[in-house]
Amino acid sequence: MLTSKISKVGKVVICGAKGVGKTAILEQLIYGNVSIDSELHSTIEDTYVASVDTGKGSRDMLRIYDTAGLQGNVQLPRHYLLYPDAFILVYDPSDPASLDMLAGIKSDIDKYKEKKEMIIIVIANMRSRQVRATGPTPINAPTGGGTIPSSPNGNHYNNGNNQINNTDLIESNLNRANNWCARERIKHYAVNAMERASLYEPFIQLAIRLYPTQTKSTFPQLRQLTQKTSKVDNS
Ligand SMILES: Nc1nc2c(ncn2[C@@H]2O[C@H](COP(=O)(O)OP(=O)(O)OP(=O)(O)O)[C@@H](O)[C@H]2O)c(=O)[nH]1
Ligand SMILES: [Mg+2]
Repeated sequence: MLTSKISKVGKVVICGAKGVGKTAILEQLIYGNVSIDSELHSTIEDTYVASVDTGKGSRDMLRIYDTAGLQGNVQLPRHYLLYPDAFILVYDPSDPASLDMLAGIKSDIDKYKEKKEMIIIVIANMRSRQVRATGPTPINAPTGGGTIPSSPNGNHYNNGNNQINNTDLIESNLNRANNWCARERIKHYAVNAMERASLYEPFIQLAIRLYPTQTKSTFPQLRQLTQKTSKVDNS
């Protein structure tokens, strides 16, 4: 139960390619009950409520809409573009197409953000390796160059060259994402859905940006995340 006053509710949509770990991230963040043995089903639509402890006697609530993963040329349904205050775009750095897809989602968001600057963050879910020893990393240091091809199949990093191994592919995609995020002025985080602590920073920073007048530069603890309000599909 919540013990301190809830001040506001920010509406957040989490989206990205199918199977990149969107639900695992939310389930781990909120319940801490996800392991590599967990069986998660493809999402149709779920809603989570996360209460972020700002350390100031009140909590900032995030209502997070978990969306069905996108495949191919399928776009994010329009209604998800209309009402949120913030977007979390998730990709798997070992899957270049999941990164390519984010450019299309971002341009759809831009088309619909009529009245205000939308808050967007990008999360790389490092499924196939551990997050660096330094923990969750905002990786927005601009390094110049590189683009996200507009085509979902526009990966040009492993173009028949089998000498590029999976680690190199991941590094390439992280760099590519980093460059794109720097150009788009989007925060870019690397997390591992299996490591709960790696998930705190992006969500705390998101709450801070959604409620800038309520938070200070000190790093608050994301302490309690509460009830899931509805679960449409988990059967
Ligand atoms: N090892 C490992 N497995 C993961 C990780 N994140 C997700 N998975 C697994 O990958 C599968 C897909 O994860 P989901 O969280 O359901 O992915 P999703 O993006 O929500 O998928 P859709 O709802 O279909 O779009 C599940 O079996 C997860 O347990 C991770 O960081 N590491
Ligand atoms: Mg899901």
